[in-house]
This record gives sequence, structure tokens and C-alpha cells, in this order.
Amino acid sequence: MAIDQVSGLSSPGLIVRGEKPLNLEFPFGSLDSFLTPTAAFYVRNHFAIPDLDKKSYELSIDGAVEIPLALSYDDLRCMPSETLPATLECAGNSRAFLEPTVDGVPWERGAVGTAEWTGIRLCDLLDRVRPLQQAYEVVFEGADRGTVPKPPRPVGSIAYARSLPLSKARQAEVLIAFQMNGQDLTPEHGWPIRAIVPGYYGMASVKWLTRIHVVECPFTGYWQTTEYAYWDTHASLPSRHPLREAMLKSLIARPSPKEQVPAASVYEVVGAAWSGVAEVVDVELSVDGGHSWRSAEFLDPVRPFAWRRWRYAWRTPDQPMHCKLMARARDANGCTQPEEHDRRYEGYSIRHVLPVNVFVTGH
Ligand SMILES: Nc1nc2c(c(=O)[nH]1)N[C@H]1C(S)=C(S)[C@@H](COP(=O)(O)O)O[C@H]1N2
Ligand SMILES: [Mo]
Repeated sequence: MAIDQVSGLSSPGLIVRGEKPLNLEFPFGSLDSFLTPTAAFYVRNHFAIPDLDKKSYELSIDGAVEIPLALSYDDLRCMPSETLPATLECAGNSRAFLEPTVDGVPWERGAVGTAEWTGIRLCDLLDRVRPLQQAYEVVFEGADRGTVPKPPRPVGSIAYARSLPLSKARQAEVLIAFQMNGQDLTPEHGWPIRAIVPGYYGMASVKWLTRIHVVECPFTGYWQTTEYAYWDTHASLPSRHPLREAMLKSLIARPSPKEQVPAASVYEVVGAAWSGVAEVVDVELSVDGGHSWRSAEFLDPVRPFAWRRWRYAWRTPDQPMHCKLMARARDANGCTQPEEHDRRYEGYSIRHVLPVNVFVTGH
């Protein structure tokens, strides 16, 4: 039996983007803490939530390894664990703002959140199974399955699966997690065990993880090549590549689009910025449609793989008018956000500067 509801539905504030499968968005305008409460964390499912049982749960690690393993939930809970904060952003976040429109869940700003994750380091598990010399990637397979709704699609029922290069899989931040914000995972966030791949878009953090399959060639599964992939050109030949690192992005949480803001007052503009590539070192805000820019103040320190919230005290104009607010982040490599969506990514990796238009109103 599969569940298609949020446990206890403790989160009436989430925006429903789909019921079957369940897809829920965090109302980004309510951002007010570094960690997103679990009940407010976005949910991105491709199939119904599988009903897994702690007693019969098993994680198998197999393929190109010397010592294949099958571990129970208790085996995993007995291993040394780590806790770290990480921001997860769905690769399709902000898709609803694209013009012309594209297919896919119409996320606005809230398919992103930050939680503190507790789990076993994947590198510790890999040390136990000993990948063979020729091992190349690690495929995470979830227990959720179903048929893909639109062509091109594989025949029959398939499981959700995504791979990581072995070099990333061996990084200390990659966790086989059992807790989120200090509590056991909830069904919608991957109970009992999920992968957490800090720095990558959310699709890599496979929920309801039941198998880690070590392979010798690049994995070409559906969510690796058809979905969550993009066309690039190398040596004038187009080739398909899986999405990986979450790219630099900042979003304004408040004011919301079309909000009425009082004239001649000080309004605290708030948002967050993140990147899976390099540290976010600056966020600049423009309140005049991009003519002038001023640095915002960070509310959070630099923590690897986690967002930094920021704020900016905006002295609003004395007269009623329309204002176009824009935020743009810069990372430690000197990169900033582009002005336009990079069309190669189609409905993914939407990280260009997204303006927020507000009305400044008199008294
Ligand atoms: N097994 C499984 N894992 C999955 C998915 C899924 O549908 N099935 N969705 C992925 C996607 S696209 C995202 S963005 C994240 C979302 O994690 P969350 O629902 O805990 O926020 O889970 C990823 N892991
Ligand atoms: Mo996603």
C-alpha cells in the first residue's frame, strides 16, 4: 500500500502543486529561519509514497564492489553518524516564471529549503564494500515506483533512481540520512532512509533509499538522461548531460510580487542566496529596476552547502509608484547570476535575476 498524504497534515501553509503524486511548495514569503521546519519543507514526489516498514527494511549495496552488503535499519543506526545543514533546491524551482511557459510542476519560489540532516557518511559505507578499481558511479534507487506519464518513456513500472560520480560519492558531506531537523524522517521526506547530496539539486537526494548500486559506466536511467538533464554542445556536437550542482541563485522572500508597500518608510527586504558550486560572498539589491545596486547584509554565516539569508533596509520612495526590486548574488569564484534564463536548461536551473514588482502606496 502506498500513502499519498502528508503525515498528520501539520502544514496547512504549504502550497499544493499536485496531489497524485504529492507535490508541495514552501510559501517562500514566510521565510524567517535558517532551518526550514520539516512541516513547511517542500515535497517533490514522482510517484506515490512507498509504505516502508522499519523491521523489514533493507539497504543493499551491490554491483562493482568486493563485498556486497545488505544492511537493516538497526545496522545503519548503529554506525557512527554526522549532522550537517544542507539546502535542497528542486532543479525546477521558479519554473512558473519562465516565458514562454514550459512543462513540469509550476514551482514559484518555494521548491527550496534548508534542513539539518543526520546520517551515515556514504564514504564509510563505501569503505566497507570496497568498490572495484573500475567502479565509476553510484546509483541510488528508491522504493517508490510507477509508470512515467509522458513519452519518451520506459515501458512498464520503474523505480526512481539517480547516480553520482564516485568522486562526489566519496565526499564527506554525502549522507545516508535517517533524520531531518533532529527527528526521524517523515514518510514524505524519505522515511526510513534517504540520500542527502549537499551541493547538488534535490533530484540527487534519493528518498526511500533501498539500493546503492555501484556501476562501471555512466548511468543512463530515465531521471539521469531524459528528466533532470540538459543539452550542451562540445566540439560542435550536442550531447546530453545530467544536472548536478545547484547553481548560484538568490531569491527575494519579502516583499512578495504585487505587495503594497507604504511610501516614505523603511521596509526590510529579506531573501536567501545559495550555490552548490562556491561560497556566496555578496548579494546586491536594486530597488530601481537594475539601475543601481547596493549590498545587502547577511543574516547567516557561510556554511558549506547551506543558504545564507540576507536583508536590506529599503527606504521607500516618498510618492506612490511602481518599483521593481531585484537581487543578485555573487560567489567566491566571481560569478554572478545571469539576467536571462539559460535556455539550454529548458525547465531546469532557473537562476537568473527574478524581479519582484511592488506598489508603493501613499497613506
Ligand atoms: N525516491 C525518490 N527520491 C526523490 C524523489 C522522488 O520522486 N523519489 N524526488 C527527488 C527530487 S526531484 C527532489 S527535488 C527531492 C525533494 O526532496 P523533499 O521532497 O524531501 O523536499 O527529492 C528527490 N528524491
Ligand atoms: Mo526536484
